[in-house]
Amino acid sequence: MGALGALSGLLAGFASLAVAELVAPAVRPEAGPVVAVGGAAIDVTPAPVKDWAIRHFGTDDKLVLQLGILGVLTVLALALGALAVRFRGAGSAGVLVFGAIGAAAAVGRPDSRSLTDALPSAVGAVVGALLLYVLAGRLTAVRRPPAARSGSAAGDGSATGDGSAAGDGPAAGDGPATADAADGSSAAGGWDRRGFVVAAASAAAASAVAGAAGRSLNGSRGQNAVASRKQVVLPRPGSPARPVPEGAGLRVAGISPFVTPNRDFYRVDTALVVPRVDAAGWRLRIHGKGVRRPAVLTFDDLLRREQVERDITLTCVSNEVGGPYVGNARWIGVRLADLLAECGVRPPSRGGPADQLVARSVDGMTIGSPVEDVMDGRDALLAVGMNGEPLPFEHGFPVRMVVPGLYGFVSACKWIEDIELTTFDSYDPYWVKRGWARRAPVKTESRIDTPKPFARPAAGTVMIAGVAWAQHRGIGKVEVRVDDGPWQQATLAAEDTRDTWRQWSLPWQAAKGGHTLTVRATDRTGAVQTEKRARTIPDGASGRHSVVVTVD
Ligand SMILES: Nc1nc2c(c(=O)[nH]1)N[C@H]1C(S)=C(S)[C@@H](COP(=O)(O)O)O[C@H]1N2
Ligand SMILES: [Mo]
Repeated sequence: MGALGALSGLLAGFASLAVAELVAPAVRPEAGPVVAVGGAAIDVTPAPVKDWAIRHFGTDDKLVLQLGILGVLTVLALALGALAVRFRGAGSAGVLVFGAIGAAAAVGRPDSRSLTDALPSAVGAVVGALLLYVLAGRLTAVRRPPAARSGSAAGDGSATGDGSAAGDGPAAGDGPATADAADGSSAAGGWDRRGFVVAAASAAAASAVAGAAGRSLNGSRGQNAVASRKQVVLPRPGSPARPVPEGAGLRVAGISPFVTPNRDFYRVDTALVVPRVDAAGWRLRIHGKGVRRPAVLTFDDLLRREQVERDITLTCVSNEVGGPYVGNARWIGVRLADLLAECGVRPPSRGGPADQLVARSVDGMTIGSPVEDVMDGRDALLAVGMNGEPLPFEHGFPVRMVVPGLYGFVSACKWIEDIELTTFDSYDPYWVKRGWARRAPVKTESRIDTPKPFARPAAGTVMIAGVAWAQHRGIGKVEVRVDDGPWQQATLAAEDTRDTWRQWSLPWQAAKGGHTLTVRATDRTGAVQTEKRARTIPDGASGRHSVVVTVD
């Protein structure tokens, strides 16, 4: 009976999630229990654990998290089902408790704007609890003395009473079991087998239908946003990027392309459901300390302004030495400094009272950048386009920030909807609350793209090549060392701008045997990439990338 109880729990859990899945699209897709609990889990995960997850699962970290949650729920559902066989009411109450947790998580999300966000979890839990109650009833029917059946209140109490000693063994040994034959159910197992099978099978089928319906509703979510993105025609830039110089891209197999295609561009964010914002309804509010003329802008307001097109390399602070979270794109958008100046904002160096600009996204992310950096003449953009197309949803449609020289977590707010001028002393944004640095310029770094670690190239000429970046300072030199040999200067590809990475290569006369290749860059200020290893937390990894190969 324990196994069937556990199965009942599983069915109840499945029904809860399926119903929640069906209700969520009607409320808000982000309000579903798995997404809400997952989002809450992301927010409370300690920075080192999150960094570890990003490192090990990469962009699959979100999938792994959701599978993890489903795994935990499965175990809990099995346990509640087993419990329900003995304590019918307690099993159902347990389901309700998990529903309450899901509901609380959904309402507690920073992007939750209504208590209706509790509905998916709440409705799902009620359905799941009822189902478990019914199924457990089929399983325990025969344990009840016939007399207790009529007394509604005594219902599960009696099941508990005579079930406690017998454990979850079939009720065959129980005296009252024989009495059950009277209600017409199969007496073979001593429980209402037919009733159970019918209830369980119908519940499973109904749940599958509900879940599939919810999924497909969810799949069609954000149709207005999709349509609004299709309608965007990116204006011609009033200030075009200079053409990428001939020779910025080296012809070396295995090197990262100079421009990272959108589909290959790394993605790092906390959004379990990618926000789909309808550009037509989108607004950006600019306000706060020292904002003499606060503003609210529409997407068209932005498109009517002069468009600035720039190549800018973006890097994530969670990128390990040699890691993949760096990409280079051609962005188009408006100059943030001009917009701020029109609102009457002055940088601290010119007497402005605010030194921190906090960008807020539709999903509640907060990202703080130094006002001074944003207004110091660099190409800090409110970007609307990426590599010739409107921003992909994953990369912040309709509008995001991009600031050359700063890690993404202190500059590159996606799905932005609010800019508040404040001070570093008075407000800590999302990542800073979790132990990351308040200010984080990108560190000078370089990476060997080819040969790959543990490659087995043939002896002879082997091309060592990769990329180096020191956004807004520029790369001046890249050197490579084989084993403990001298640093050899690599050939640098042509520089696009000092805000972009630079490819480099070095032909190597490879002799048979094992070798360690190490790279280091020097930026245009003359600073050599440090060999001092640092973790990603709090302000970015440092150290030198090495690759071990065996030459055959
Ligand atoms: N709304 C929002 N914006 C965000 C983030 C986020 O979690 N939410 N992550 C930031 C981080 S840590 C980085 S590195 C960049 C990554 O941008 P990408 O995903 O377009 O590469 O986005 C930044 N902007
Ligand atoms: Mo990041």
